[in-house]
Amino acid sequence: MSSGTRGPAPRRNHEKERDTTGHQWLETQKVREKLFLFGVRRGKQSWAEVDEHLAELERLVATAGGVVVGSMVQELRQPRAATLIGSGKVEELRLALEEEGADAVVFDHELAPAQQRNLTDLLGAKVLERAQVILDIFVRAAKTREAKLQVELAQMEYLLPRLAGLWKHLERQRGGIGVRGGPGEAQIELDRRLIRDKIAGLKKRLQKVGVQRKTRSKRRQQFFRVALVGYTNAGKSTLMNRLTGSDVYVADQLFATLDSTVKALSNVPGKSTLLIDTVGFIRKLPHQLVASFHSTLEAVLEADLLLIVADSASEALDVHLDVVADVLGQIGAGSLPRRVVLNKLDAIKEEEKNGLAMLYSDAFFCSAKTGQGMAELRSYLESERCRWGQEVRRQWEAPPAVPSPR
Ligand SMILES: Nc1nc2c(ncn2[C@@H]2O[C@H](COP(=O)(O)OP(=O)(O)OP(=O)(O)O)[C@@H](O)[C@H]2O)c(=O)[nH]1
Ligand SMILES: [Mg+2]
Repeated sequence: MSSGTRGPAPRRNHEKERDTTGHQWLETQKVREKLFLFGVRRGKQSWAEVDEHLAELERLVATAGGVVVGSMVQELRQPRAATLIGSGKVEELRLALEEEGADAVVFDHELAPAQQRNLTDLLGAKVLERAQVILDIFVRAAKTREAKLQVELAQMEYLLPRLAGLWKHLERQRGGIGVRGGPGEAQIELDRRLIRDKIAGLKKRLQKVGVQRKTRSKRRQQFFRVALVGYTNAGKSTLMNRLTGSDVYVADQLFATLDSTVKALSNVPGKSTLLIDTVGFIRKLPHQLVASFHSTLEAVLEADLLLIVADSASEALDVHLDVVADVLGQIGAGSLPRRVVLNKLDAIKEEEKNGLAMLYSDAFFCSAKTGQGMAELRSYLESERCRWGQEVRRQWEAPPAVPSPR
């Protein structure tokens, strides 16, 4: 883990006078600082896995524009209700933050709002959790109106149970003098009401956008729809570009794609197969994001086939596939027909490929980058489209069901 890494100038104490509850709080949560990572090892987790989790968190922090100045891992045998970790470790962490000049610490573990509040007090520094870094990335990456509304909704839902902590944080930053007489329960309650109103307003606006999108998606029912889903950075957009000849944004970063894009499979008569590129998944994806991105993810639910794209070169391939299966279950897509596509074949050796072929005997191997394996994938999609077409015709031609006599 890097120490003393150069990066963008850290933002310190830039919090403006508070104007609206949510926006002010969100302003304070931007991950643009010198951050210290705190990982935990649970039960029988291997050290390789712990390292991999921390490396992923470092990537998330970098994507959010922060600089990692150090890290620490603690075995978590008995999580403490008040602070998650024991008092000795808290003190060790406080000293490390001081030594590294860190602005904040990011926990790779979910923290209850009260734990976050207590740790902030004890460490004298901002305490973030992985979910906040992911939220921050989504804020920066959201481009369309729908994605922006969805991210804002997720932020507000995240903020609601943490308001009391926010007030403490702002107070501490002002040297404990108190913000206009101190927060007090009445003020916090007022803020809660404001945020609840905002959440209701956002949901209404999202509903309207959702209706427009649904109309568009209805028009696509006559096509065979294939959704590209998978862990973030697996190569979904690259594969989409390769198969459709389009120019969707591709980048070696997490969550390059937030909105679903629909394109027709190229070189197929009548543009009869549509490919849908979707937002990537990640372990510990904040549930607020999954919930608020539900409407975007509906594109997945409406698909006739899911291609689960995975990075065959990743050491965490099996975990990535598990996470994807888990999120698909969460959004109600658990029973859709699917096929695994092991991408980035160009990045693995022949013997690794053979090993994976034994483990994932049903998977397609390909490289969206070089085009390897595309012919096979295309012919599979075409045969699935024909099968789907026959099924649709059968349903159309089937006589209407006669109600059974009582
Ligand atoms: N070596 C190799 N790299 C690839 C391949 N496919 C994609 N990549 C690279 O992997 C990175 C991520 O690719 P994307 O297509 O943006 O991945 P994605 O799954 O859409 O990622 P998100 O939208 O962030 O979830 C980019 O740097 C691509 O150039 C491949 O077959 N081989
Ligand atoms: Mg993408």
